[in-house]
Amino acid sequence: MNEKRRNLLKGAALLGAMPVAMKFSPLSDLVGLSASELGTGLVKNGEVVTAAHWGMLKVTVKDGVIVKSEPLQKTSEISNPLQNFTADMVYKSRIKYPMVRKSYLANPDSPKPELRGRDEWVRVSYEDVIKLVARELKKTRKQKGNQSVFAGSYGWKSSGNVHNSRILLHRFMNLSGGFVGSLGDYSTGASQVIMPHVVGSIEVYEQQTSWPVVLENSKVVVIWGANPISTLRIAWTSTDEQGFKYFEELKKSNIEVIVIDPVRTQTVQYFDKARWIAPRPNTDTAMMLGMCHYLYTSGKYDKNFIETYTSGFDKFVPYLLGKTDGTPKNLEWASKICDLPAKLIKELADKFMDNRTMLMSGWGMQRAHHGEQAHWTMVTLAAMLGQIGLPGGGFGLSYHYSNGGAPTCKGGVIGGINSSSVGNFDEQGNFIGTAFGEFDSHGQFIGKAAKGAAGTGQSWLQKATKYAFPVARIADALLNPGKVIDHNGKKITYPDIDFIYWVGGNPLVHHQDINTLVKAWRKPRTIVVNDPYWTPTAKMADIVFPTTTQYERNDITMTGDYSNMNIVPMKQVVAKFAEARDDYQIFSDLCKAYADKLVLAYTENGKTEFDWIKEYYDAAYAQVSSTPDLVTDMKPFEEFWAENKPVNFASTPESDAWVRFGEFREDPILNAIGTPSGLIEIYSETIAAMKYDDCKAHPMWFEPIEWLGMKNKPAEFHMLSPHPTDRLHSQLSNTALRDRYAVADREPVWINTKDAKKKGIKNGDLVRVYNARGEVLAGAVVSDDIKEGVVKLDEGAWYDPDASGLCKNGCPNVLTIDIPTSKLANGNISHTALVNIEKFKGKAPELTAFKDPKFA
Ligand code: PGD
Repeated sequence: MNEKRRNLLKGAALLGAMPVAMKFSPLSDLVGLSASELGTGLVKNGEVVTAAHWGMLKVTVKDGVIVKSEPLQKTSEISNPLQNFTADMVYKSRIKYPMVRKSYLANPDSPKPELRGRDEWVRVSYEDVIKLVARELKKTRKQKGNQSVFAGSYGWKSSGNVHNSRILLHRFMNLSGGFVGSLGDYSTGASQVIMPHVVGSIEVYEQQTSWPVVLENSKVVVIWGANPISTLRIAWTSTDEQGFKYFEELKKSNIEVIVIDPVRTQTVQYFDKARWIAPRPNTDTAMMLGMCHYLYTSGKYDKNFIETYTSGFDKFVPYLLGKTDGTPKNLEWASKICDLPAKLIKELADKFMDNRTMLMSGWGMQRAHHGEQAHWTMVTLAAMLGQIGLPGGGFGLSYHYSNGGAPTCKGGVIGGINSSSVGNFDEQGNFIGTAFGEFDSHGQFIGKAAKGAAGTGQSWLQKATKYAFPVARIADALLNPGKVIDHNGKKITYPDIDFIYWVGGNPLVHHQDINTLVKAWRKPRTIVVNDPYWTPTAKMADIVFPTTTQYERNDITMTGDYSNMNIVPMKQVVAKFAEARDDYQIFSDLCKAYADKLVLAYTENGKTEFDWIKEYYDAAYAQVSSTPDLVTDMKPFEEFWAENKPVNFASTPESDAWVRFGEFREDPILNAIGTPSGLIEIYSETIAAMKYDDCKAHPMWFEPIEWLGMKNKPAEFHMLSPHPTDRLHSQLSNTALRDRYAVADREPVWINTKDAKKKGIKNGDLVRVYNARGEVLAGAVVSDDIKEGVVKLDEGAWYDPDASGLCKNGCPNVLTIDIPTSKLANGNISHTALVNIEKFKGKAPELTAFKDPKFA
């Protein structure tokens, strides 16, 4: 059935299902939507409600074109300009047609991969590209097996529970035979592996002690290596903006706020009374160990907590005192490493000990060499302070992310498309249902083959499971098939990848040491990318499918990853751009081309986006309707959809008063945590048994491979590449938001005033930032808001290489290092890199990052 006809029928079905009164009476609370338009959801003139990672939006459309985009509601005084650039997201840097790289089209068996990024592009009909991809995928599987197909496809994609591009890709790959996936993520690669050994849960994506409890009980809040006033602009689903509201209340309160960060971030600036403490980058572990040493030797630490709630402290103490390595980790030792006065470190330890203190940590400190140690040491420090599980005390690893700490609401939860659908067919070949796939200990899907799909069977499963590798090892894996690596106590063998399918992510921006990735990227025979835009990753592919943006399709989402506060209709705002198609459509068509009946399994016998949306909503509605005493404004689907308004849920007194580790503190035997000992493990027998040289049995200071305190520094400045304030990773780079921050039409690099003077660099200068791994151009921001010796170049700038490999736009990952945090977690170490900086001489090359590639 073609899409138009399906939509029409869908519209008719929806109208049919609607109460008669609704069909014919004026729909007073509908905004600009006539009943006859309900099926397709398209409004020619009016306002449409949708949601993005950056919040609930009200988008104004005139003659079918977006003219305005604004927040649907205002939650706090902190503004979120990301919400105003929907039009640019729809109309700028778009891929118009399916395209194939010329050499690939000429000979897919010998496609000249070295020309990726430089070859001509050829426009090919959608139907022919579908056939091409299906054929080449089949060929690859036949020649090299399912373990040669990589579809881990990491990335932040768009909001929406139906059009979840990564899951849609996995669903297709599972049904058609299987694929190699990836373990972990770039955000919390180190922490999510170490924390289960230490506190029995990943912590980084867990609900935090509720904000009302913090505001009522904490005397000191330490924002340690986090920039919530910037990062709370976005969330994994869609931000509920509650974090802004609570940080605003924190600002008004008498609670002392301390920010520990080499950069005087937006957060420090927001809290005009916050104390800013700037250690050397990558030295937080040493600073915390200095505090632990002081608390131990002064006898000030909470012995009762250590005895009752932790295990292995006695095996950590000899290291702390220097008995095992001759180096006491005392205040002076810490002071030299961190470049902070010993008396300041002592003063902080005293303050945390004497006052109810919440240590709110970000994740940047674990995105560094030996990043596992930072949060393990923080938990150890918090244990010595003895406040874990008390209202407003302890530590929290997610207050800066997705509004952690906003109390969880009671209401309905929307489901989403699943990746692990495995087709079961009856004797006539009709699809009769799905079975669920298998997940590894990190919740990563590890495969399941479709019964009856061409060239499949269970045999590949074991291989694919064995071959899934940590996500940030992608370049290493591509370059070294067959290499065996250690990972969290296991051995992993890299597969021989010959086919990559990437959707919803931008590896040629997000991965460390891009020049090495570019070499690795030449290894596979085929690379397919679905993306709305000509991103650097799309430009480096063989085949690109232009996909719709989330504003060109209907969907549904929740806001508040922790709060589950709203269900939002994500209505199609405008018509689909040029030849862009939904990922759902592309993968449905690929199923058809691959092995006809697969599409039945993929779509569960022809479900449209509306069927899925309604199914998820109805399930939540049923859940809500059957919950006694729950008062909500949730209505049947047809009314909800027609109303163009989110559903709201409220928190409960229990969730308002919730304390992380509260139950454990109350009764550590009855409510043991999920570690082998049931206690907080300051010494881990499990990790000890792994016998790794770079992650031992208790928290330790390891010198990073590059840092300012090292002998024979390979370069002069420590580069931090934090998450940007005015975009989400690489998303929104191609909008006019860039005009707010670009300097000399490049990514801004912050440099301390004294350093700039020494280097003869002035505010606004075009500069060259470089090291042995590569070079980029950037625009200088000379400032006292950054520690001497440190420069800041935000991640997410679109990689834009010239013929020599210099990035003309300023993508910091040209300069970062591609080695793992340690054998334990294999996380990325993007915040460990030394660079040089100098004024750029010569003629500035033209920026081409946001232009179409040649012949596109
Ligand atoms: P995004 O820019 O969000 O970055 O890296 P990630 O790849 O997640 O990329 C999303 C892509 O998906 C965009 O190209 C967008 O156009 C596309 N897209 C959006 N919607 C859709 C859709 O519906 N369908 C399809 N097919 N495509 C879609 C982020 C990663 O970067 C992360 S999470 C972290 S934490 C890391 N952080 C750092 C860091 O701190 N410092 C450095 N130097 N590097 C990092 N890299 C990592």
